[in-house]
Amino acid sequence: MKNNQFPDGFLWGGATAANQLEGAYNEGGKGLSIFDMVQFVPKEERGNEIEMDVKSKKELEDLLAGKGGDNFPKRRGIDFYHRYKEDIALFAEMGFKTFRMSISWPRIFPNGDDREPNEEGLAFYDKVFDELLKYGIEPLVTLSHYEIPLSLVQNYNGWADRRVVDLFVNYAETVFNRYKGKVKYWLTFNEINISTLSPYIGSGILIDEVEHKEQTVYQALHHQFVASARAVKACHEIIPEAMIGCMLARMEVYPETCSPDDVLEAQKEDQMNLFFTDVQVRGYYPSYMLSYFEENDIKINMLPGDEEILLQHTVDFLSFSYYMSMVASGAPGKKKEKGNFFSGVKNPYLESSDWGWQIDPKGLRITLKKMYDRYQVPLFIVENGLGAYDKVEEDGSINDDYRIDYMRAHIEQMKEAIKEGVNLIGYTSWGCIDLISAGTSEMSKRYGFIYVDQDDYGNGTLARSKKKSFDWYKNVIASNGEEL
Ligand code: P53
Repeated sequence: MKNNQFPDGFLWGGATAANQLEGAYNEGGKGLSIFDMVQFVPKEERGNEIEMDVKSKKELEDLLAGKGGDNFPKRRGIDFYHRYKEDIALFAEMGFKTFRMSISWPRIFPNGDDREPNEEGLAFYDKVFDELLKYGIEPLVTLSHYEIPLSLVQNYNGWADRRVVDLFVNYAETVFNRYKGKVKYWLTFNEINISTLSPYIGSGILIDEVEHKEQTVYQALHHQFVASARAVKACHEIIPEAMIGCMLARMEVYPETCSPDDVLEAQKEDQMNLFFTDVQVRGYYPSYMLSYFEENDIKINMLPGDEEILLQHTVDFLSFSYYMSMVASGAPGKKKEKGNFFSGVKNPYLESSDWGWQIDPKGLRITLKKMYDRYQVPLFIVENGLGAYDKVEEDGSINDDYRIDYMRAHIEQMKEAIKEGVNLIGYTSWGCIDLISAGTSEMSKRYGFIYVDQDDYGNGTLARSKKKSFDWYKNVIASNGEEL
């Protein structure tokens, strides 16, 4: 095998999530989902942080009663539910080898604990998979991309409740059985580490309802680890030829200087991120985390058999999102707040996106090498891209050279990482078609090769058009990454 190019069969494609894409939130028997309750907040009113958490029962009840605004962008998405054929035809035109999407759990089990699945929901994904396979595009399916039926939040406080493990495994088995002839690539939880930042989105927890917040989040995560491992087991049994992976929002952390204090702090923050893949790839809780739990008075309640399940049913590959890198400082007063992605120290060597995300292509190579060294399993970049404001010219063209530059630089570094020995099996850029932002619920934060005519308030024709990056990416795929 030549080590200086993308391997044959490399899975080029694009990535999406049901709640940011489908719309039709109350059609086809679908139940409400957590993100259906998240409102658009205009930029002027937004803090520095991503604002997506519902925190209390009262807040949720008010939202359900329609108090305080009615702009819930994820309810409308970009109407993929009705337009999937047109969209998939465009992906096929770009030459996608794979398409990352997620199944909306409440489309299949509207309340999460229903006895029978919702046939209309199952039939919808059959149609989508058939359409993809018609063009030879492999579906790559996330079981839970920031998705949990709202009624499980209301009645169980989400993943804080152990019973949700069985409900999730039942959902996973249902879709494995249904789609076993169609889907060969699966992911369990999207960005499983997000719960430490957003307990509602990551774990369906109304955080103000609990006393020991951090304890609750890590206990919920334990339940998710067990559920994920049991889904891996079920997937291997039901679809032996399938590959199933975990998914991490990868945050590569640099020390601000070569001061050992900064280096130690960076290492510590890195561990807090790699903890998740340590459990899911290696199969056990790392000792540094057990020490952290002890120091912070966190006690994970494990049932007999949990440790065996985690150890026996580790993932086949590790997938991750990569948008930016972080900087850590060990100097007193400069420490970033715990669990907070975005208030880290600024890196003076890097440029930032319009949303302040620091652009770092070499960081992707560093992270690929680090993770391959650590885990020795195939890696899959399932999200990467530039959220930007796009301008439609008078003639309808969209000249997104900034997006092309971003992606070219990242793909070049992937290639270098492959040369240096990393086993990378695929790349799906985030939001291959413009969709609703996870963090801000904006439509105007666009990632796509395909433009969608819609604004932050849902105005627009929803017409699709190709940006300049469309033909560029098509050529990248056609040349298997040789022409950038
Ligand atoms: P948006 C934060 C940091 C890194 C990745 O994000 C993140 C987030 C949450 O915002 O999420 C992933 O849309 C996520 C996608 C999301 C994408 O990154 O806020 O898996 O659902 O859309 C980009 O710009």
